[in-house]
Amino acid sequence: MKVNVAHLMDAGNALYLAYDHGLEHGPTDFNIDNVDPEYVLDIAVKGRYNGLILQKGIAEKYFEHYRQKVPLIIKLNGKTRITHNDPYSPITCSVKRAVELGADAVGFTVYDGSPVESRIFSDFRKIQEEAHDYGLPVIAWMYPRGKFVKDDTSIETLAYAARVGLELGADILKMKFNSDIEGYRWVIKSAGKVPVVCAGQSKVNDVDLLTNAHNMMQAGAKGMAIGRNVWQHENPLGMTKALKKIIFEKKGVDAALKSISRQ
Ligand code: FBP
Repeated sequence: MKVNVAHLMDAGNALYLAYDHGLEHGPTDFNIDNVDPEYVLDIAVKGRYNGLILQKGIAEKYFEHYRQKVPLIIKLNGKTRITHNDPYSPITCSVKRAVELGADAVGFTVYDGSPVESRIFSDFRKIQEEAHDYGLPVIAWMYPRGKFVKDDTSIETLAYAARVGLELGADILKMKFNSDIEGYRWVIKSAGKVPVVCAGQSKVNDVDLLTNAHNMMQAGAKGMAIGRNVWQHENPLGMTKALKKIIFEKKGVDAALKSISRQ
């Protein structure tokens, strides 16, 4: 069953705001402002993001007021970084509950190559089929990980992950970028018709972030799903504007940088 992703994109490109870090990393990523979910929800609305990525708990407690103001992407699995088991992200929310919360899409992390890959694929099959029954697109975090994955950002590994996402029925792939523009074109090619958006990274300076964003777009990515580099920024809406210049207006890094200082 083919589902539509047009409501999650603008003319084929997209910028999503991720805020699932409280579960994945703990409050260590937060300061006194962005520890408050409302601070980040506000950025998502004012920045007119194509989607806001939340775990169920934050959506239940905070999203009601923001319904219809920004598309909601509910993450259906997640884990802490306290455990050091084989990479496995258990299901934390059902598709049905995501629909009740007003989700416009669901997200799911697939650690391909993990020693427990068969369990992950089985979980993914379940949520992918249920989501498609509701007409909801599935965004797959394709993160190769575990002791059998020698280099999780090599082109070969990333291209395999992209292909796995296509084969398993994801509708959008969220993947790490490795800064190799030429090589990454093969990753994008391997994803076939499935658009690839690149994940962010821990906080870096503006020039490095925007250069990376520009390189991703040159390599054929359709946009980004980013978190820390926006809501940890002293001017989150300025950074949003800068990223939009690159993703939607196809501007260069210098033009994008100017929109941060003008904000
Ligand atoms: P950032 O832009 O802040 O890097 O967020 C992207 C993201 O994929 C989040 O959705 C997720 O919480 C986190 O990174 C997981 O990253 P990792 O598994 O590498 O800790």
